[in-house]
Amino acid sequence: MKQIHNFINGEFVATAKSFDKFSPLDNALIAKVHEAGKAEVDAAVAAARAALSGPWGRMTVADRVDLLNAVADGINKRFDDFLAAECADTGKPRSLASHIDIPRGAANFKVFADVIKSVPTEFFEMATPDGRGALNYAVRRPVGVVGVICPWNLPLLLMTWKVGPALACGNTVVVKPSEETPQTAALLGEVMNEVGMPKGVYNVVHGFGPGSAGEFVTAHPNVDAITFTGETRTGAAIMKAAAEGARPVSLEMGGKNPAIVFADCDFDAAIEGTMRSVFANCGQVCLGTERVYVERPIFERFVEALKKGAEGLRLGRPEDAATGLGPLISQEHKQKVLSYYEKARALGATVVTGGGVPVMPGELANGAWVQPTIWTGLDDSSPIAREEIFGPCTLIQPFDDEDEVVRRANDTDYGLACSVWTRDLVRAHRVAGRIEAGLVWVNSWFLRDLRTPFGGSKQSGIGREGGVHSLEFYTELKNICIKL
Ligand code: NAD
Ligand code: 6OD
Repeated sequence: MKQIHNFINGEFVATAKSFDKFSPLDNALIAKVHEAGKAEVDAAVAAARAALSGPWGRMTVADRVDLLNAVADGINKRFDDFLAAECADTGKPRSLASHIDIPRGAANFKVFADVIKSVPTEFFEMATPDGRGALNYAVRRPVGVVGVICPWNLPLLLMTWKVGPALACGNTVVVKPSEETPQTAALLGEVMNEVGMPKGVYNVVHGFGPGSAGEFVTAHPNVDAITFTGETRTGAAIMKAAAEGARPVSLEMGGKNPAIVFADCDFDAAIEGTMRSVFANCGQVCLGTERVYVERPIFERFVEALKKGAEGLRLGRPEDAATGLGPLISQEHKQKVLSYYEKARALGATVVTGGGVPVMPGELANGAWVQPTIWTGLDDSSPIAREEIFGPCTLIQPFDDEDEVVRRANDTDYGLACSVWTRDLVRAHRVAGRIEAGLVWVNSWFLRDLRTPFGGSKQSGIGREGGVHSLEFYTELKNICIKL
């Protein structure tokens, strides 16, 4: 049986207690994960703290940049290992992980190596009463030990999205991967050793949230800042933990993202983009579209085309090139998604397609599979339109005018992302400006330039990461004033 260890101070560490990792494909036991207790978390935090004053802390920016680039190359060198580990943990199609998850794992180090190379220093000359003046300059210093709490949907991508900038800024990290997806974080430990990363800079502790490694990291008094991606409820709990010691948090949380499709859109592009935004990664993308508003003249045609697309998706194993949709992450998540499928039916939704569990062959019948699902016939007040489901499903509703659809799109507790589909660019600017969300895509979805600010408003998040914006969180600015 595969054993997944903690990674502390450059060593793989076993513990007496372990938990089981099951495959989402068929519910087979695939690994034993060594669970970090308080002692292991203490050791990881101590190693991370010590590394700050070791060779890592004394390294020039240029040397750090070289190391980050070496980590990126190290991931690429072991691309197939990362791909196999990510697909085993999540069941996602290889075609997806090989185009998105693993390349972004490497890119997240390269991009922040480039960013940190080119950050200017703020400088002000000032007048003083004696006429001799003073010089002010601001320097960026690492925050210290950063706790990195990760979700399971894009495990390597989202973990490195935080570890890349944290290390670029000279911090050290203690990562708590999701209990569902421990493997790529552990593999990254091997790469860190292969490229000569100083010990203690990158640490990984496995476990759960409350009463386990997640809580031990976020409550630890020697963790200086916490960056989190996951559910809004968990983010709120982490914020409370961070209040002790007044430690900063960066929170990337849930969404209930709308797509707005105007009748003048490029219809095929809107269908292709909406297919991806609803069904990619089996709907387990925080930026995914769970509400589609379609202008009435093209409503029926749009619903029909999306139905055809959904019914054309092949469910299957990651390695099968024809697979368009994998399973959900776990049996527990399958039950959650199915509870919404039942709720939609009970509320009187029209089930355009799906709405249940597919028939899968052989052992796959035991996996966390659900059908890709489209509903119409519910209004904005229904839980289907308001609560994040995080599955391969969406509610399509018609709209009649721009003011109405903007109001309805904004009528949500969340504010992560929105897609607007139209050929009228004046309208596109106007609508994008009025949408209450951190990210608006026009005629696209999940098109990412990693230098841009990423994050959500309302209950979707606090803070922005990406490009220089990550530096705001991962560094402390210090002003030095020199009297001449
Ligand atoms: P989750 O909140 O259940 O878990 C995320 C991580 O937090 C896990 O590692 C978990 O063990 C840990 N955790 C749970 N409780 C904790 C606690 N009390 N203290 C410390 N750690 C704790 O989220 P998930 O189910 O893994 O991921 C899905 C959710 O993540 C969805 O809501 C999705 O929208 C969100 N998400 C958001 C973004 C974004 O960028 N905004 C990206 C991906 C996922
Ligand atoms: O692309 C990114 O940087 C990012 N943070 C994506 C988040 C996806 C959510 O599931």
